[in-house]
Amino acid sequence: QRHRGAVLWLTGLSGAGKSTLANAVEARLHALGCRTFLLDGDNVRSGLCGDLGFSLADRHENIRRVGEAARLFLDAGVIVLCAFISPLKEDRQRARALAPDGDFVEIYCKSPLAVCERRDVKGLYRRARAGEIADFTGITSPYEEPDNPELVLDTARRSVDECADAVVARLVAQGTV
Ligand code: GGZ
Ligand code: DAT
Repeated sequence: QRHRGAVLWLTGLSGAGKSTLANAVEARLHALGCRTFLLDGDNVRSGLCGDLGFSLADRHENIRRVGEAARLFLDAGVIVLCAFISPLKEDRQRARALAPDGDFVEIYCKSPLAVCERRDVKGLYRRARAGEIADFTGITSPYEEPDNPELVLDTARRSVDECADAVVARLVAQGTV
């Protein structure tokens, strides 16, 4: 294998584009012959974190477990993509601290709440506004923007292709692939 392991940590609001980008980046990495694994709410919150909800305490534990799992993949030399809202700086910082310097790439998928809400990919914002979902990020639960992410992707203005290309360019520039 000609690539190093890495943790690509995508953070941002629901609907900001984390899953879409993770899949687009993964496809590009596969085309380059890289071994990858995608951790997201869909495969983690059913099993490994099936006991957790969306209180800040549960999100904290969700991110803790995901960070530890990412670390295991990193040890195996895999490029692991983690697509979680991960709203709290401190929780993201803890995940970062598990990886050697340079192996953790924090990617802020930045999109205004209004844009995410207009997209309303799963209809959850409408339900949150209607009071049907408690502790909804951006509405009734906080999101702390990253201070110093390795990458900021303007997912409201840029295309999926442009954003995915920016991630791969970063990995090439830092010698991961
Ligand atoms: C935020 C929620 C909530 C609440 C269900 N708040 O757009 P999605 O559907 O696919 O992404 C959201 C996902 C967030 O799970 P994470 O594991 O990424 O969250 S965290 O990192 O904060 O632990 C959304 C759905 O779950 N969802 N209820 N109350 N998002
Ligand atoms: P998340 O995983 O952050 O909840 P998503 O990937 O499910 O978000 O939804 C993002 C939506 O936004 C999806 O319909 C694709 C669209 N979109 C438009 N431009 C985008 C971009 N540059 N990056 C990612 N998604 C984008």
